[in-house]
Amino acid sequence: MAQNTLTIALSKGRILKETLPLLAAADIHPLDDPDSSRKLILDTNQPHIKLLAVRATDAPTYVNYGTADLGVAGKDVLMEIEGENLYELVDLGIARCRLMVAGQPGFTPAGHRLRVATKYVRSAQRYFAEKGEQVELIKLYGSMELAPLVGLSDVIVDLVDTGNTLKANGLAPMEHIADISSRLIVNQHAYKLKHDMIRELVQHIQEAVNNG
Ligand code: PRT
Ligand code: MG
Repeated sequence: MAQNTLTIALSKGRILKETLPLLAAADIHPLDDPDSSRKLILDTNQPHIKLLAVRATDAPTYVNYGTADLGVAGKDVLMEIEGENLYELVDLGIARCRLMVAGQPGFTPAGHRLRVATKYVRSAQRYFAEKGEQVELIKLYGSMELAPLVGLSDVIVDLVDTGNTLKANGLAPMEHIADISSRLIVNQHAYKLKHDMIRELVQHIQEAVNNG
């Protein structure tokens, strides 16, 4: 990335809406509406700042490879990847939820290793390992709630916000693994190279978070 430009990877979906006011606080305004635009590279009012609209799970990858200097990503996603070139700069306090173990109320595992269906294999692995519990992990990419209902797994590890999704499927939260929110992340190399530019932006965003 050119030294006098900044590229920011923005997670599309539910994180985006809460990210835009924080960018606005740093006087960064996309020229097209990222929600409705089909463009994936968005120009902003600041000619040297560009936004990449990426899938939430992909944001750290763009930053880790330096394709984007900065990015916004959920802590749930960050806990799943090995981002050796990443720093977490600011807890943005947005898109809050909890990573939890959930299952059918009253469920007790019957003599076999607990079967856990999840998209969050590493976090689940780590959580049960710390409890000294041997489990069988089943990787799913979505609709985790289905797994215990049809006997694919005993429990799931998934994000919970209101709890309505679990409830609608006859499931209940059982164990709390981690509090989740979105983080501003930076590529380490870019942080050194473009330190002043990034520090200024981070300062504005941090202030907006503190006042938010
Ligand atoms: O949707 P897509 O497959 O394109 O990608 P994605 O699921 O990665 O993106 P998106 O936009 O759905 O979520 C992006 C990020 O939002 C996650 O990585 C989290 O950091 C954050 N976030 C915050 C959430 C939730 N809250 C949340 N409630 N992500 C997902 N959920 C889901 C949860 O998985 C469950 O299915 O919402 C359902 C539970 O919500 P309640 O309110 O019914 O409990
Ligand atoms: Mg989703």
